[in-house]
Amino acid sequence: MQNDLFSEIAVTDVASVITPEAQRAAILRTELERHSHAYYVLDAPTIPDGEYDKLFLELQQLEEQFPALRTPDSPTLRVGGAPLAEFGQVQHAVPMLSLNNAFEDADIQAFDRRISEGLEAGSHASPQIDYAIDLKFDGLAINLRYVNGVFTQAATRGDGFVGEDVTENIRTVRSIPLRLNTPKPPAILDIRGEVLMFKSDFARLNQRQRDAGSKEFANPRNAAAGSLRQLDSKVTAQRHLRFFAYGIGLLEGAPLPESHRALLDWYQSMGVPVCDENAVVQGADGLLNFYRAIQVKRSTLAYEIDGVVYKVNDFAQQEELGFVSRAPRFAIAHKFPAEEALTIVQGIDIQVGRTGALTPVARLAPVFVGGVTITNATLHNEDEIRRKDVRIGDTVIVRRAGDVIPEVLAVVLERRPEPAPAAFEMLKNCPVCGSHVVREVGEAIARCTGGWFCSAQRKEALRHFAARKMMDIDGLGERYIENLVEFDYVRGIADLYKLTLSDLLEMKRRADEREGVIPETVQQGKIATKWAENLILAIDNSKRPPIERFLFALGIRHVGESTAKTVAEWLGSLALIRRAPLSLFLVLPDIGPAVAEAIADFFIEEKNQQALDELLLAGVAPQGEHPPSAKLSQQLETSVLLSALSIPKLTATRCKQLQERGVTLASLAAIADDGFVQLGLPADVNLALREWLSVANNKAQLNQLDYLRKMLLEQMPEALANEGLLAGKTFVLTGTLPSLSREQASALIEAAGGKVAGSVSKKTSYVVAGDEAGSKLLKAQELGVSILTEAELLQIVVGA
Ligand code: D41
Repeated sequence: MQNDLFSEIAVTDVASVITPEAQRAAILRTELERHSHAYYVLDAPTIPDGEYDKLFLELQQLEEQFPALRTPDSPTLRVGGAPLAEFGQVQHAVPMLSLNNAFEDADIQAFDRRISEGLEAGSHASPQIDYAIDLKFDGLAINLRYVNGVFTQAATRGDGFVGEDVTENIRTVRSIPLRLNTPKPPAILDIRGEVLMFKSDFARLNQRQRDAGSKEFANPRNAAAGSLRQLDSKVTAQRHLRFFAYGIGLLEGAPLPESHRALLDWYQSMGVPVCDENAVVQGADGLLNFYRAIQVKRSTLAYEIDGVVYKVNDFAQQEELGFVSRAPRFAIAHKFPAEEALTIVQGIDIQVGRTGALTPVARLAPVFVGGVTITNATLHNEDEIRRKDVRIGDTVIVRRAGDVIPEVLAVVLERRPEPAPAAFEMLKNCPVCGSHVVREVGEAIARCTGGWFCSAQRKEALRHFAARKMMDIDGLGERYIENLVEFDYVRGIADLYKLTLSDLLEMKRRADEREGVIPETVQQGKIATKWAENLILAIDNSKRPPIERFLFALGIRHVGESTAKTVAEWLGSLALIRRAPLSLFLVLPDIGPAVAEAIADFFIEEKNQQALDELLLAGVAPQGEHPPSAKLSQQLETSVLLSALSIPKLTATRCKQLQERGVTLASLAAIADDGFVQLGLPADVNLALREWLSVANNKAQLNQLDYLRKMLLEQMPEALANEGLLAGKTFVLTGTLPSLSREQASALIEAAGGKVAGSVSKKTSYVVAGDEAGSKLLKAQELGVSILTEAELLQIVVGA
């Protein structure tokens, strides 16, 4: 049905002209406007953008060829025209009124009473009063004039009597029809409504402004105002403004609809955009119910609103009520509490989040905004502060929308104190625990490296530590963690292992007290202790984790289950891992630079080292430690280590060459000026290497690595002996083994250098079968793969 919207116009248009070109132009105009309407008003595109562009181009070319075919309602005018020197003035035929505002429920009840009394005073004894409710759009009021159905002029509200002529700009607003879709348009129709920018268009505009290094707009309203008041309508055309109709000015040559609701329906039928969030209700309760419902819905709307507008629906009643000064008595705006306000930044605090993320927060002079007094607002991160250039002492626009965290939108630069305060610098140390702060390349967030030492991170760290795949402390749930940290029973993770039964019971008592609950058992004069006994037991049971789980439990950034496993497998012992330099992590397989750095960073932090010591002292003893893997010897080749140091221009191939020439890490560190020639490197590589060696610490790093390398290689032969046992052998486990769990059996096989696979193939060396072994056992028999019992496996692996 919508497809026929403009068809009648096409017929009248075509009937009045003769040439085929004129006919084609008329059809193109109609078609293009129909598609625009479908796209911008109905939100239901009817053709692909490319097709639209083709039709548009065709019309443009026709009009160029035959200028006589140009009409004032041609969509080709929507792209904007020549810039103006200034806006002309327009006198409104009917003044554009202002609205009275209300904020409180009581104001609305008073409004409803005034209306009833005002109408009862007239002829009706007890009149039926319907209220029409519109949203109050946060845009700019505007008047659109249509003469014989054709858009001819647009003017801003101005002072209500005289506004500015923004016709060319408004022509670029795609949702505004250039011709009304009606066979019998009024001679003159002044449509009133609001020009605004949708939130999504606003975000895109600001992104473009950012990319272009231009100033961003503080909010959609400012962006709409800035775009509408452009002397160059080509700029306006790029800005995607929208329009919603809500009122009427002069009307000639057609009957006035009987009510506000009917007016909007009429507009809609002519293709004029009307917002569909509206209602007709009765009584103050009806008004307030709509207000509350829309308040909830507000953040989900595509555009910003700052309240709702209540209007007596019936035009006859409206006329009867009349006006007070320049505002109608029949309407009132019910505004939401202000969402934006001006205030002064008194300080910039740094908050530490659960993961150590440092968030700068502006401490503000208290200001009432969005219905509450706010004293601080998020600044998101270092880059955001820089971009907005927020400084202590600045006057800023703050915003609090719905239940979201208040944020600083923009600085009012004109109000910056003199002399200008210093620009913001991120802290180098965590404000909570003093650990150093790192910000990784490509990341916006600076983080505290304090790990669990940092009280702000403690809860999260504890949660991670106790989780199933880590230390697996059964019963240490969310609530106990909260309480343990909040009541300060656990400061370092090691404190977990020092908790006594009475600590836990006391903690529970304090938590109950704070929450004002008295447990049933306490009411009966008893104290529940079973849970505490169980928790202590679970904590005690977690003291012997496999080394890889222990590593995982430490909560090192980027270190998940598999990284922890790799590190444990290759380096073997906590003693080595906690002292290893970055380059050693860099040479491990499957560990990228970011992960290697995160691990090294963690262990560089003295606080983490202390916490580790405390854990070991408290009786936590990782299991399954072993000498470094024999495989490590390959990674300890001079060329591999050199390559891991990322010395500029020194590619992996060049590192290999150096090694072949007998260069060692130590010899490189001790190289004399005349020694470089003998390396046989190209001049530029030589220079880069020289430069690198001249940087403080780099020579020391080489020496240190050389020492570590030798030490590790010395430890290795032992490892080789028990490593070779199952090296190159692949095992498959099936069925239930009499004493070992699947994980234990896998661990045994892997510790002896073997691999465990999930399915049987020709490559399988052994299948270890237990009770109720199924298809895997059959397959093994089929393929002639050797089958072992658990006892046989144990005999091979541990000689038991
Ligand atoms: O959304 C708006 N900002 C809005 C403004 C609206 N939904 N309805 C309005 N209705 C009127 C009357 C009752 C006079 C037809 C208005 C305004 N006036 C208005 N906006 C600016 C001045 C007056």
